[in-house]
Amino acid sequence: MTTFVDRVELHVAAGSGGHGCASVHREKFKPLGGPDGGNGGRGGDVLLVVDQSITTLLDYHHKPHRSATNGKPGEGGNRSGKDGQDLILPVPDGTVVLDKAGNVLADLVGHGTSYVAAEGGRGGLGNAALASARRKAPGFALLGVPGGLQEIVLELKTVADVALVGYPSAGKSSLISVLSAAKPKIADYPFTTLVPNLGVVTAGETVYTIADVPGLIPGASQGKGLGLEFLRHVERCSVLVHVLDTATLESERDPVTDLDIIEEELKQYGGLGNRPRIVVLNKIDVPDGKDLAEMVRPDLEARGYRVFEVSAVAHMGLKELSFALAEMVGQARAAKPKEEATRIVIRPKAVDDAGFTVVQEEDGLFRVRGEKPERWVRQTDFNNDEAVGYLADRLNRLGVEAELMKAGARSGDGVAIGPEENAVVFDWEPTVMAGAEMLGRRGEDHRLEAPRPAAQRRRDKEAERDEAEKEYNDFKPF
Ligand SMILES: Nc1nc2c(ncn2[C@@H]2O[C@H](COP(=O)(O)OP(=O)(O)OP(=O)(O)O)[C@@H](O)[C@H]2O)c(=O)[nH]1
Ligand SMILES: [Mg+2]
Repeated sequence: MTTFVDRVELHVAAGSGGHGCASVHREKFKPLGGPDGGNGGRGGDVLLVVDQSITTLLDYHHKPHRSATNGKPGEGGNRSGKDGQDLILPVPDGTVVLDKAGNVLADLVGHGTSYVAAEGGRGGLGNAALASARRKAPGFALLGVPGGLQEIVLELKTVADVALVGYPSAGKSSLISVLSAAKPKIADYPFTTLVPNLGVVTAGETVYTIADVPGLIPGASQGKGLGLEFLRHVERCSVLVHVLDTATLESERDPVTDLDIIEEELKQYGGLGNRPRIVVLNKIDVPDGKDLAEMVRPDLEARGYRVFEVSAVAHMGLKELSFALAEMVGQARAAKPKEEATRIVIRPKAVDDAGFTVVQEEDGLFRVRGEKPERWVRQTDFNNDEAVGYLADRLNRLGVEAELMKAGARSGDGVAIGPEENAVVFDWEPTVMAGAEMLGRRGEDHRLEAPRPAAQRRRDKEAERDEAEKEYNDFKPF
């Protein structure tokens, strides 16, 4: 027997970027032919993609850890490393992606709709790409950025047009079995249905889907019976059908009271108030049932419901019901804003990659947060002084040094770049870190140098632009 899994926790790891390569071209009689280290490849993304042939999340229940492959490192001779491969995880139509706190990250509807669950890390630039007019032979390369790690929750909401709600044993599954080709389990004990059943109904030209929900009882909103948990499956439906039992032997029940109780539970759940509803009085093959149905019908109609008397067992009144539902579904579809185009790619909330913040924390530590400075730190090989110097230049250009100074940082103060659990901490040395006040670019101290002639300034500007451009190229648009 297969278990129906409609909620799974998934751990996804994108691929890390490959490291850039630091290499120097060698040729006979030309021992130092310039830098030729290639760039590292980008790590693969992990994508969730709606595939209509998939109907459960079972696979992820069995294998909740998934990862994409890493980018390959760059090599000498200007050879770039290969990009890692994206990992595509097929999910059923109607899968909702949440974070562990329960916030909805994406709602995946429509074949081909995809969601980037974890982003591959960028590859590091090789020293060939890092070379510029000013830095002719960089003796370092950038490291690849680690791939994103995410813990997400997938929830499946059945995408049905019509939802059947009602007490246990009212005959919801029986109705699905006679309206469609689906063969759900039917039995005379309550809570036969433990997970929703889905059937496809054809009525004339219209094809629609119909789902039942495990039986509801008074107090379901407080968790009685199977609770209201399964109502999330009907949140997408466009028509609600109250299936009322006209032949129940329980003395305190009758169709109108049942309807009131179920309505109250739906109200507690919320969000379904605006769905059109109809009433089905089932089991009219039972003589007492037929009498009761006729008795309550005027009352229900007076409340504005369209009422259908049927028997799932004796196949009475079904055609009328299924055509009425087809008509309502048709109306709902016509009223809906045009189906969103499929193949939408949903990205996690865009990171703000422009800014950064500097905050002094209680213990005196200055913390720098921002997409760029944090990534740059991860790209830095701290065993290589030149690489550290390059990082300092980048931070300086972004204005981090100036902000630190503004925030009151002094030489020797502790500075952390990145979040608490993953920060690079160092003692701030404005002179080493190319202090904004005293130093210009790495290696020049304008206190010692004469003002730069115009040609030099132009060359410097060009070099700066080169670097900005590389930074931009490195950022592969998705
Ligand atoms: N006489 C009669 N019995 C019916 C009719 N429809 C369903 N039943 C019986 O009622 C019982 C419950 O039917 P189900 O279809 O399993 O009811 P359900 O609403 O899906 O119940 P849960 O899954 O427990 O919520 C079964 O014994 C059915 O045979 C009907 O039209 N007439
Ligand atoms: Mg059932």
